[in-house]
Amino acid sequence: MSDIIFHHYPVSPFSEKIRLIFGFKNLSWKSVMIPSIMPKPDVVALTGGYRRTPIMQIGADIYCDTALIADVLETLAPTPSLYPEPIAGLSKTLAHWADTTLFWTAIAYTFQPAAMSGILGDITPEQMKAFGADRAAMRANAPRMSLPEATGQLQEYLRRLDAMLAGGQAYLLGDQASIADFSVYHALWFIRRVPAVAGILDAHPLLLTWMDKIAAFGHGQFEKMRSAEAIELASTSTPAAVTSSFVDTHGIALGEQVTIMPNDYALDPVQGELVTCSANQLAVRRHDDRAGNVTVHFPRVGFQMKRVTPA
Ligand SMILES: N[C@@H](CCC(=O)N[C@@H](CS)C(=O)NCC(=O)O)C(=O)O
Repeated sequence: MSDIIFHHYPVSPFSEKIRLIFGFKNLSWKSVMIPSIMPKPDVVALTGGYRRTPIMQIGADIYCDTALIADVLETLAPTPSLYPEPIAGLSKTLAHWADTTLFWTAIAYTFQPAAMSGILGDITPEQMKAFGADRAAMRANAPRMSLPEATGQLQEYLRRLDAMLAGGQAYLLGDQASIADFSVYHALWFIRRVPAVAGILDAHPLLLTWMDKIAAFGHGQFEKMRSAEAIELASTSTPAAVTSSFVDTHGIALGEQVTIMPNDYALDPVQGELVTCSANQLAVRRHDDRAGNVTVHFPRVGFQMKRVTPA
């Protein structure tokens, strides 16, 4: 199998979710550091427009969104499973809540004035301003939840999560870890790494002990790779053959030109020829001058696809 190449940056919570899954599954991977704000020319060369973090690359196949990345890793390394029976469906549903509602509540709580200097590491006021402008544009200036709302809602979520551990089980959904643990963890990790706000977790020692257990999975084995090298590797690789069966919900046939983009924020369309339209995945084939012929994959959940009508 070609190397797993992971494009990420250190303080990205969704990246931490996948780094820990590498540890959980004891995988080896190549680490490519990418910018946390636009422009990201090397990311866009691979994805065709998608700018969110992280992305995973295997040869000339690019995987967007951590829900899909987790599914791909599960196929590559089935044990230990992220979706153990009988909690497979429940774990995915809880993970989706954590990746959306819990994550944005944690972000709104953490980005409070008193914490600003500790969130993104050692950066200048100009860099902080550029970061704020980038994220406002990415979210089309949608207002962030106010601090009082975020505080109250986060406290309630923490009580609910704490209650899930009160029976003495090792993980959120029982004695086996699942995708739900990694999705809940990354949002709380973002809070815990900032001393000015981490205290909100102190009322929940069970959660802190559980967090230590998830952190102990580690990040697997990795080596650094330069992004130019990753692009070069894409250009000399051939995208994997499509094996999934076609599930039509759009009235769009395989081979048509489409755009695919998230349905919530960072609405950057990726255009290409539709090559996968399965029960839970979409993918387009596209050409890039630097990356060559690549297939860019997305999960169905959280994304929207449209036919490109010729002008
Ligand atoms: N649903 C996406 C969310 C990814 C996401 O929002 N990541 C954040 C960083 S943790 C992001 O993309 N921020 C903007 C950026 O990095 O450009 C996933 O699961 O991958």
